[in-house]
Amino acid sequence: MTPLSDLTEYFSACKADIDEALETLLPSAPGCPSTIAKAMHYSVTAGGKRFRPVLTLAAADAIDSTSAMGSSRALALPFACAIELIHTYSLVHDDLPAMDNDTLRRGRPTAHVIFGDGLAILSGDGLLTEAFTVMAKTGSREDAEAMGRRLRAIGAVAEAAGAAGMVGGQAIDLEASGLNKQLASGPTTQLDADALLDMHERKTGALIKAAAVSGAIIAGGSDAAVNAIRIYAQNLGLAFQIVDDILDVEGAAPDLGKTAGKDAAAGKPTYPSLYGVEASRNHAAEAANRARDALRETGLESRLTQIVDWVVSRTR
Ligand code: GRG
Repeated sequence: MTPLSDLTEYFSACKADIDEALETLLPSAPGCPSTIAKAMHYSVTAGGKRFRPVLTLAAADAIDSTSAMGSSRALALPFACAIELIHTYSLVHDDLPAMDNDTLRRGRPTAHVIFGDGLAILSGDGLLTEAFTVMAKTGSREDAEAMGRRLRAIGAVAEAAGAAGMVGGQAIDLEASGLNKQLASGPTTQLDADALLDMHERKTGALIKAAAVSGAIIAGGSDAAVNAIRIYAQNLGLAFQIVDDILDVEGAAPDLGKTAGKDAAAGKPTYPSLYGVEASRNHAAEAANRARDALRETGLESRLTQIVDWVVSRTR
């Protein structure tokens, strides 16, 4: 068996656990009105690779493999689900007419096309909030140390999702793409290399980093291990986003499950628009190498290493 087909099995097994857990934790009537429950369920169950929550589980597994404490899967799974809820909220809001105005996501009509703008906005709000409910639920026998780890992990996720992270990155994107109608109705802004990196690190990188770091923290990783996983995930996130930019240029909509070619059409700042496709591939490969190095230097080579190979070779 080649390592990547091995990873495919690992991915499928993790995804099955994540999908089952998501089904049980999504709010439903009569606990909440059935319209909002339906809208939230629609976007979460529309598909998606589950890359971020698998990363959370893989980071927890990597820490488990270095300690004698046993599996921390039960602790990591709620964080994995919370990350997916936050990611899905960001896609729902990103697709709105006031933002990217997209009609296809995960191979289905976007939430606002099916439910209308108002309910789509609320479903995103509901998903983001639910994520924190899920992470805050403690086990019956949690000691003070475990609670401390939970709080640290929640803090890392909150920071990544907020204005310093994903929300801030989206604001930069909106402004640079000239889509912020109140501030800049006119031309788009070409970001320079540093500004483009900053946008990507916030918009996509922050949540990917928090996915891995929260898994490592909740599994009881040492400061050194958590830090290595942070450096790994920061570079992995960058490679993931550069590949995403390249796929938007080269990919086909049926594979991607979203509208291809939208970045260029919207004048978005991307790696291919700044560097061209070939140089962008080199940037992704360099980031991937830095991610691998961070694991190797701390003895954390594991599924996390294989995930790097998948990120740079993915076609969807
Ligand atoms: C609205 C606060 C707010 C943020 C939006 C994530 C995001 C920020 C916007 C989505 C637009 C986009 C294509 C961003 C790049 C990030 C990205 C690659 C998203 C798609 O992630 P995948 O490929 O999607 O993991 P699936 O559907 O597989 O989960």
